[in-house]
Amino acid sequence: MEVKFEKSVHLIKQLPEVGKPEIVLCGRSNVGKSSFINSFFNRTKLAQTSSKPGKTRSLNYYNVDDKIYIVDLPGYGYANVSKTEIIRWKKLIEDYFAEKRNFLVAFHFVDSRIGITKLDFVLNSFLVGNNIPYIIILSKIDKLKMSEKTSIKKIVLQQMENRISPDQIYEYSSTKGNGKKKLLSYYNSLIY
Ligand SMILES: Nc1nc2c(ncn2[C@@H]2O[C@H](COP(=O)(O)OP(=O)(O)O)[C@@H](O)[C@H]2O)c(=O)[nH]1
Ligand SMILES: [Mg+2]
Repeated sequence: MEVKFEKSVHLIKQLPEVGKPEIVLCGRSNVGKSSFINSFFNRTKLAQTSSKPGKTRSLNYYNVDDKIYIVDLPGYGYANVSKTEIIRWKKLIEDYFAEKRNFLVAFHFVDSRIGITKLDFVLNSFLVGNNIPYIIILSKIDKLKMSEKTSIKKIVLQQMENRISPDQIYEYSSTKGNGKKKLLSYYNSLIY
């Protein structure tokens, strides 16, 4: 797979022409989305990772094989964020989802140590409201013991109040590679 950075979008009017199917990466700030891009596509520094949450305020477009876009949405939910910033985030995301883009699927990243938060629920409502199919990816799964993995899946299912089925939950570790094979085969089934 050949992946390259295409553009950063700060305003809705800067979005690329509608055409290529878009896989939307969304979730809390610091959940591991940039690390996912790098590890999933076998690149070391394509997407900037940071231990300091809340850096990315734009939508970042990546072009894969000139076939699809991977869209990295700005994260949310980090500490010390003002109400104004939450409102700005909601507006940008809401406007993006309201655009008639060629949405293929959303990868909603959830930190396996944290589970579903209030803003994850807001995000899920945008996805459901716009009929965008989605999966949940439990990130940083390498941090969990076997027993914790089993319980976080149950917890997430409960937290989502039956909006999702167990086969919509994937696990992933950018550092250890857990879950990559399964996610790759899902990805390939979507694209090829
Ligand atoms: N242990 C572990 N740490 C991770 C993993 N993915 C990301 N991280 C770390 O979590 C932090 C945030 O990652 P980043 O990819 O920048 O998150 P983003 O804000 O969602 O793009 C960084 O310090 C990463 O090294 C993972 O799978 N396992
Ligand atoms: Mg990032």
